[in-house]
Amino acid sequence: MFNLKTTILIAMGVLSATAAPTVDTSSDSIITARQNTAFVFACQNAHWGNPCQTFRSNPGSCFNVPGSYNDRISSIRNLDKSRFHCVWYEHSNCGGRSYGNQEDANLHDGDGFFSDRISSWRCNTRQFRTATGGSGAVEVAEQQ
Ligand SMILES: [Ca+2]
Repeated sequence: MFNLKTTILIAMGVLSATAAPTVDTSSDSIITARQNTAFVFACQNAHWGNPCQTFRSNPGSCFNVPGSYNDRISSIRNLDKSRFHCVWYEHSNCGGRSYGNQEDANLHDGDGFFSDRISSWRCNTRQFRTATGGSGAVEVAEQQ
């Protein structure tokens, strides 16, 4: 993000040398929107077998899986684990049983409960806090 922003600002600087100085915040808006979107990659077959799709959801909000993927996902991955923590749900509106593995290439193995059963998810922004009396920062997943 920083490199992209720097590049854009440099490009704007070059442009502004030949044009009247203007204030353009569009690049900041784009970067903010990207940081405020969670991306989830899901496939209808195990081991990332097609068809696959990348879904966007708003952090902290429950995302209902579209009909074509509802109860059909066999592999799923949170694409930005450093920034978000996602929980997958059995039913729509984040109901029923939940599952928190951030990357699962094969939902059929184990007890297989979530194989072809995920109907919604919620990705929360990870937050960092300093443990009082502790020796370092503790990462926690924000609970809603
Ligand atoms: Ca379901």
